[in-house]
Amino acid sequence: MAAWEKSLDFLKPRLSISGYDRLSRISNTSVIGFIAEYVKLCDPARVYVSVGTEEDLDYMKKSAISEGEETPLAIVGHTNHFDSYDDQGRDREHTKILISDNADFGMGIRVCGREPCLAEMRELLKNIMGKREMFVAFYCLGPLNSEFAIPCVQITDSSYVIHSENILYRQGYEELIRQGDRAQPFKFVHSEGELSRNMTSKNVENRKVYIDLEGETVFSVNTQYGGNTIGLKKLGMRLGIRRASNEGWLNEHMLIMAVHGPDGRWTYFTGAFPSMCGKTSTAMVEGETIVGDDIAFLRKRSGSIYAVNIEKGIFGIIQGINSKDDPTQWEVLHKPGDIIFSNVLVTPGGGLYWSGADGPVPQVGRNYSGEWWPGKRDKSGIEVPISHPNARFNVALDCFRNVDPGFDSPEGVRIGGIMYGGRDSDTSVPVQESFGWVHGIVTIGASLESETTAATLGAEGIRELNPMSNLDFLSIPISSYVRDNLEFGKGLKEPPTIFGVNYFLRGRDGKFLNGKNDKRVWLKWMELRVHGDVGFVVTPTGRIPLYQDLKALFRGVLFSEYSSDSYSAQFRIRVPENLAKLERVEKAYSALRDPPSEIYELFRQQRERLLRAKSEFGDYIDPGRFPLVERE
Ligand code: OXD
Ligand code: MN
Repeated sequence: MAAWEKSLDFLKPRLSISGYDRLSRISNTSVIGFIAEYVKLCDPARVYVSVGTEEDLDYMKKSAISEGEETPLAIVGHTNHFDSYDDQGRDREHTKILISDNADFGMGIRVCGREPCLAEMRELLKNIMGKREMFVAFYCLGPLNSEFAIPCVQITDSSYVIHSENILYRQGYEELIRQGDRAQPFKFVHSEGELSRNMTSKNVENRKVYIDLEGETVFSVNTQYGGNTIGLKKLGMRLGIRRASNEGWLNEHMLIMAVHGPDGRWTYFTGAFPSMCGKTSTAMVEGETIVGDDIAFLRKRSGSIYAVNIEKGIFGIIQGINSKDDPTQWEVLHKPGDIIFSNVLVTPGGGLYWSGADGPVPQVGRNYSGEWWPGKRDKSGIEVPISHPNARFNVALDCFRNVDPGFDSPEGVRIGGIMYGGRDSDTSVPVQESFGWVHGIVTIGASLESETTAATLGAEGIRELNPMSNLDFLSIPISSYVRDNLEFGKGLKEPPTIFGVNYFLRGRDGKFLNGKNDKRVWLKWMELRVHGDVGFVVTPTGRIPLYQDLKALFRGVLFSEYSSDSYSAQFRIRVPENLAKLERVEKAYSALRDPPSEIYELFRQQRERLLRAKSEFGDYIDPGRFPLVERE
């Protein structure tokens, strides 16, 4: 008997007839071997094989409720899920990349020895599913039937994880069968471990996420928070980044959107922002259309870059969403439909509230801390907010009226511009264009700094270097990753224009210098710049807008007056902060093994431009001092 037949035979008594039929149709024998291996190890009571039929989708929704992982809310189709109090963000400390050599990826990326960590994981997973049901489901990263498509297999004991993935990812059973023996699926094994009475993971102190690059498998145990458990999201990204590097494409932490220019012109952009730094709200801005809000695959074809959204839904941050600033999201979150909320406040009637929502603040309800009341403190004496700052919603993109027609295109959309933005209170201007691909990659993308947020566990507000906003997900040395990005721009007929944006700049009084909606204007300006339709001011760090162009755009887009004082405050060049940043970034790259040599030349030139400007105009330079180029 062949090995895969033996595996099927072993699985048979734990499967329903249809589950067995479904697995028998998969000719990729390694997939069957993989499922059998983890059924044997985790020892569930039974195994449900989902291929994404209506019946499967329904089964998962019902299981999530009957098992108590989700509770129904007042609006039809809506449910709520809680993660345990200490399981509210991505766990960097216990997320490790398994390596067989002594590789050092740099900048604190955590690694551990493959053999001992696999052994430890096997020990943790042994019999972990005990009396529970195991779910096996098939998905596809990227549109089906396309050069981007990567089939995936998810194993988990959490109905919440599968319900989430059914919302967020394309079903991949047919794609796996289509690709047959040449398929190289990414594989995910997750167990939430023992559960407390309120159905949250009990042993979070023993939470682990291990990424086995060699086996292209990710393991995650004793955790429920989506960023640690939804395999195809940030776990699969570690596998994708490595595969992309081997094959000459890019897997980026990027939104994709169309910005609608004059005369019916649509220009596609990608944008990389660390978590909670405006990525979803940019992709969702009024007046434009969204392809994706979080993860993109980028490939070169015919001298251009094409991108696809690897997902089909949004696992979005809910804090601050209100009807005025985010009308599109507000509308969807209040319509009946398949939506999972997590870690928000649930009122006794099944209503919801989160920090920054419209309406009166409820005085009672349940949140991730249990019963909640205003002023409640946790055991460390810290006040518990009404909803966790990293509370989320999980909804399919096709619920939104602004979904882009190219969203599911197997070819992807052709990219005209790329933005990078971090949470930067004092250094970069709100929007600037690089002097070219290499300048953009080195001084904007690879130099992206951001202040930490609640999306990861640990202290917030600490400035850290986060190259291309991908630091948490890198599974190759940072030097190689930056080199891959530099290489990617070579040989393009029309390389996308690279921009830096910063929504978080503050004035001397500590107040934000921009309104939440100003990004709508920056987007329109960037779109015009991609086509050379407006001029620019040449500063030491990049090209910035002319005042009169922004004035016209503020009027046309936001119907507001933009003063020259605002322009001066927002766009003055802060020389000391920019020099200090250069020094920090250069130091971080110098500590790496084998950084790309061209970055030093770019840093040198930028420093020289800043010093020259400083000697002429001083430390803080009004944009009016720099030369302008009306049109190219
Ligand atoms: C996310 C994240 O959930 O980056 O998208 O944390
Ligand atoms: Mn993200």
